[in-house]
Amino acid sequence: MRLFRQRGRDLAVLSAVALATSLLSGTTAVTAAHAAPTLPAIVPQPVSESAVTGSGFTLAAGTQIDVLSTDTAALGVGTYLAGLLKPATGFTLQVVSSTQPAGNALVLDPNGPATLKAEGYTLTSKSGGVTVTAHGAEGLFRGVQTLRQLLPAAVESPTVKPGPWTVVPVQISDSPRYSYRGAMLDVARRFYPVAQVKRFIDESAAYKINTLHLHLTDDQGWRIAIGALPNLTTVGASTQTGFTGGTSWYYTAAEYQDLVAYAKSRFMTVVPEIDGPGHSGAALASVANLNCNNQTTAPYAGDNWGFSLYCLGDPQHVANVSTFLNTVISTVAALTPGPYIHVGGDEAPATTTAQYAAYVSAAASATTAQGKTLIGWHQLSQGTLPANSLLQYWGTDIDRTSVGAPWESENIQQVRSGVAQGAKFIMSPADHAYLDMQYNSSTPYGLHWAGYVSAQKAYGWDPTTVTAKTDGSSSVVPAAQIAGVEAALWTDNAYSPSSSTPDSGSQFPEPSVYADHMSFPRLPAIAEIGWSPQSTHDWTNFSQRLAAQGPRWTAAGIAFYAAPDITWPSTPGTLNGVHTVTTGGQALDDPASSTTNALQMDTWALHGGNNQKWTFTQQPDGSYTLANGASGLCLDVNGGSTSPAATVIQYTCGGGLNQRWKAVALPGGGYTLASAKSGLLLTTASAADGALVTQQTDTNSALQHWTIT
Ligand code: TNX
Repeated sequence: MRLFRQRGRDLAVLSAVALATSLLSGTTAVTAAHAAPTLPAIVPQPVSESAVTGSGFTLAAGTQIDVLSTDTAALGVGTYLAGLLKPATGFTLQVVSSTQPAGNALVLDPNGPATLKAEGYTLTSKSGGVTVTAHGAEGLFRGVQTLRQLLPAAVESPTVKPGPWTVVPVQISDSPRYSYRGAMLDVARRFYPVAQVKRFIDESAAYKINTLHLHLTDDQGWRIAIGALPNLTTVGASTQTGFTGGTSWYYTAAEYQDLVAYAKSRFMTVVPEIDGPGHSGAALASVANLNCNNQTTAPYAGDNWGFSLYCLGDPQHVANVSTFLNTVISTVAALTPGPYIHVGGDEAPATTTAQYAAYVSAAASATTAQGKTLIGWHQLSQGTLPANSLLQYWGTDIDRTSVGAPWESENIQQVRSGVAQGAKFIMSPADHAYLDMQYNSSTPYGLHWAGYVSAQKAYGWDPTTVTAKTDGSSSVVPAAQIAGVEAALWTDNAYSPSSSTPDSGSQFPEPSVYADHMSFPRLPAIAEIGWSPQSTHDWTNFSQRLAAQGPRWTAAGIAFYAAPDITWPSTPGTLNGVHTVTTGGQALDDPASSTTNALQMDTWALHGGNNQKWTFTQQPDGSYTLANGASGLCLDVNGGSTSPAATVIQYTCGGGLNQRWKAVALPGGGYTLASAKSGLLLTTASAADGALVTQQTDTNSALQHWTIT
């Protein structure tokens, strides 16, 4: 049985408070809704945006990417943009360095005013071309992420799509609310191979995340090679939650450097975390003198926490820990160009104040000796922090309810101590920003100690009030001490069913599948909290912009969760093309490849013949016509009937409403196909060969659930 995290038991109260708060803000949001329908759906919401009349600029094979600089970083953004556009458009766009902006081009101008700072940009899109202006390469890169979202969703496809590739005409001026916008990946409990970390980097960069925090060590594994301490990887990397016997579940120095370089090419800083003095099981299993009895523990593959601790009980062991941290942190710091080292500090099992302080002092001096800035979880404030430290706050709305009360929570007290020491804060409130929380009780992976975190909950908070009283006053962390936000993807329960300890019955998705499911749509919500001004926050408006990302994720192959609090477009992505349409292996079929008009369609065991192939063509209303591969006739509700049980036939294609079908994705995969005329569902009579097809009311029957491949 897993223990609750601090005060997890009070959850029901918390949820009630949070619900009331979000309902309230929802009401305000409706009146404040401000999206003009013509504006494109961009996440995170830009600071200012205005529609530009005209048809918009259409990319062609000869379109140039014109970089108004000779700076390699700026030219690199041009090359990156060409690389982004190539797979779906099929165009190999030329990147040229020039002094004069050409017409009919994608212009990247890094010579904008210094007032744009590192990440700000302006973007002008009109029929004669698109210009992104920034003060340097990083701002260009952020602007390019916006430009992506001005193109059709299919631009995210890894294979060539038809286009046209028209950029929505718009004028944007944008810059971030916070300079620290992180995403954390726990590669310790579940190891992410290099390619899957790169995928996570790309997915995060698309939403202007600029920091990748790698949780590299925990009880279940040590994931970075330290040359002087080979056991950390031969022993410490041999387990993951639910797995034993690994030999390469870690990053070599070269692999880590490759990751850091890849992140840098996406203008992302890597923050390595070496967790301690708790969450240190993998180190204790590898290095004997970190244990009080000087004997290593066994490597651990379970899902528990809160049981491991460096020995800090006597001067000799404090010295051992300090030597260990100096070795590890100097090695990691040498491989990390970014300014930060994260030294954990969370959930240490009972230590005396002096012992905990000894850890902080050892970790801090190992970090500052390398010229790096210290980051720790907010508990780290129990020790003495060096100047300019950052603390990462992970408390919940339960902590908020205690602010200023005589029973103020430990988390809030620790935050106060951090504030008093001058630390800045990265806000990762677990009940909003922990991506490992289940969305609701029926989602397969993760935990719910901080409650269920729906898309709306992930969006429903503000860094400046997350440590305030529930009425929004008396924020414990003053606005000036907020560095930014971070979404945290833990992986201690990255399997299904996640409620139990892992065993032979557990289902482990690929790490990237787990990451996609947990991060989309919530990571973009946190990204918007970190980027967009508070004044733009509006759930109704955001949920519409977020819904518009669904087709992009589908095109990109991101296995997102179609969260029920978002009204997704009726089909996530376009189904244009030739498909078979099956239910339980029985395919929608033109009997004997007949070319007879008005013949009723049936279902038959899938054999893949032309009479079981259907060409889907999306219509302006989002619905599809389906033309049969043998007859060329279209799937049609006989006589345009709106009654249940009307027959579904093939008929000369005419594009009428009774030949249009709305594909609605089902939460568990597959689709229903509803007649655009009647709203009734395409239904087959049975699983038998030759079963006849009709339209029927939705009974949630398997005979109405179609797989479209
Ligand atoms: C708490 S809060 C942790 C992690 C777990 C996570 C699971 C904090 C800094 N630590 O060790 O993975 O909860 O949700």
